[in-house]
Amino acid sequence: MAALIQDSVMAAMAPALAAFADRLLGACATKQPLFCRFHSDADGIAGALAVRAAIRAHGHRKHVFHSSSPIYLVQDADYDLEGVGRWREKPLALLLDFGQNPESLEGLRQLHSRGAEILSLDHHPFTKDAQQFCSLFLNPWQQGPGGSAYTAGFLAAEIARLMFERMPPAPQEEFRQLDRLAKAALLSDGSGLAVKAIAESERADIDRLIIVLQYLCGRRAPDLRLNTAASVLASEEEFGRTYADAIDRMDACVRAALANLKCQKFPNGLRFCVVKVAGYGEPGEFPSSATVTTNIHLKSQEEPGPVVTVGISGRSLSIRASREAIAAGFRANEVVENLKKQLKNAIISGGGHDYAASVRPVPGCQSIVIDALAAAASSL
Ligand SMILES: [Mn+2]
Repeated sequence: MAALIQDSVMAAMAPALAAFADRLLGACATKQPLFCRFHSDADGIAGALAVRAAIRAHGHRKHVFHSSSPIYLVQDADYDLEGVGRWREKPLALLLDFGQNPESLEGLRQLHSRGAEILSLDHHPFTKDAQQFCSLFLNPWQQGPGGSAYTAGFLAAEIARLMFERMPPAPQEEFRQLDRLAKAALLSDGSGLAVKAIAESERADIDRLIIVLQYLCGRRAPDLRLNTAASVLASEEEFGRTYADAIDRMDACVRAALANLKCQKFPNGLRFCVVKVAGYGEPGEFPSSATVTTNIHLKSQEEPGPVVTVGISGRSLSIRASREAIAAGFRANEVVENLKKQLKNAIISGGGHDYAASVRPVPGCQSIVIDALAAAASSL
């Protein structure tokens, strides 16, 4: 089976992807204990499920998979080394979709100095300092700006595909599942490659898969064990039940948030809606504030005319612009970039796409930023 995306960036990364596959196959051959920590979102879990399927197909069972925050902490290293300690052998660590940031350096240093071999795969902006602790280190930003489109889950599925290719006869059903996971990884992280990779006819299936993956990530357990997730995906009945649970939960949150939706219409015809989306679950629970905002934005588009929706969560603002609002000149990413310059002291960070962006105000400055967004929308 061919790679899902074939372009110059993938070609440049091919040797590194093959090195990951080889090293993981080596661990399978020697039954080296392995743990994988993956970022707790649909991209991260899709990649972890793909790799897990591949190593299990190669008969490897000495493994632990669990989800993670975006930062690898020293206490994570303690926990992880304890988890594989029962096998009393030097472990292989696979860190997926996180952990190449400056905040993770101490955790990586610990893990490395205590004898784990680290394989690190991420697609977020990275620090070169993380590389020294890892025997394999891959990040598409190494190929140039815009690397985040090649999401970590997508790349992990590609590594899993290379591993499955070493198994005669090639297992077609496994390839089909990898393909779905890779597409869900791209689409859920908003990758520009998703449009190319996903046919219109399969879009609904991938959308459902993403919701189930997000729901599985959002379950409040100290760690999400991947066995549960894998068994949900393996059974159509369980998948259907989980999807229905996820939709119920989403509907309840959207209904609760809708009660707080406040819209105003500016003289230029643009509607500007603000909604509080935090407080309907613990941080990290399903659905995320961003997902609730997207769904409220879909509702606010039922009325004709351009509309911008701002979802207020605990720490950040999610901004959504309808197609007509973009056409009228409200490109969310540009608006955020302008505000970052105008309100230097009120904004910590922000960015995104023309249809969806987010901004994190300095604590206490939320209403200043919302007012500035409203001003930008009314002055078009
Ligand atoms: Mn990701």
